[in-house]
Amino acid sequence: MRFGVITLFPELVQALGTGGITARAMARELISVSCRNTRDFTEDRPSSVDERPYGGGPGMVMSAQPLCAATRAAREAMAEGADGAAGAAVHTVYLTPQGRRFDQARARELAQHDALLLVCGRYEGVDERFIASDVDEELSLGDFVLSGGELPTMAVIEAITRLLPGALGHEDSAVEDSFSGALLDCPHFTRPEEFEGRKVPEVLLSGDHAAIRDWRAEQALVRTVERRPDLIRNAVLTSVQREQLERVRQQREQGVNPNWEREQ
Ligand code: 4HQ
Repeated sequence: MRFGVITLFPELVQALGTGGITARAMARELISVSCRNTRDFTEDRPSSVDERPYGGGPGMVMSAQPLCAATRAAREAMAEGADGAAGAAVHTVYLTPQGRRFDQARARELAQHDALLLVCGRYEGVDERFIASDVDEELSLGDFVLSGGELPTMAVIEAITRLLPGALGHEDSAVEDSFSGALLDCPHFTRPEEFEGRKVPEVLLSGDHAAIRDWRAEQALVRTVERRPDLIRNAVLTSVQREQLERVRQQREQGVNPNWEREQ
């Protein structure tokens, strides 16, 4: 997968190459990340990437011209393809709270592209005409306000990279943890058996693999019911999980805490 990034802070985005799974994926040539600085594409007043908004109001807006020029230069270079062959499709994404929420399902879909171009805005945002002319899709990382699209861009690149074959090494099948089954993950424990008075749940020490599997599935349901009931409404559950969910709901109605901490 080839990622292109349009940004005023390329050194921030290049940190993806300094450690972790993205650095390893670059070294293995599973991904490449090529940044262009929007400031290098200004035409009129040298190096001016922002202007005051028409209609007044606080803050500045990024001009369409350098964004369009940077995006088109990147798209042209990326369309050449890794092998120099022309015509590869480049999907262009702008990161903004106004976009559709990014999630694991969207990460899976985006992982199918050969080339993704991610555009980072700063200030109050970008001239809407740049979005109209050059952006295929607007994505939001969540309902909060950042100072630029660089951190969302890095999050999107990491989420996609994890899904590429070979990126995680040996444990490729367990890639999506929480969201493959659309439920939250179960709690995890490692040594020691007791830490500051809190004990590891008995069943995890039992060696009974079927019991452990059932307990983990149930605790994943418990957490999801407690923390993200919205996920339960859309989840596809097995018949065992439906029975577990029924039991968890009954316990909660009767004032019994189904969470692992009750054992303590
Ligand atoms: N910003 N998800 C404002 C975000 C954001 C988000 C990026 C701040 C765009 C102009 N992007 N700039 N949340 O807060 O994607």
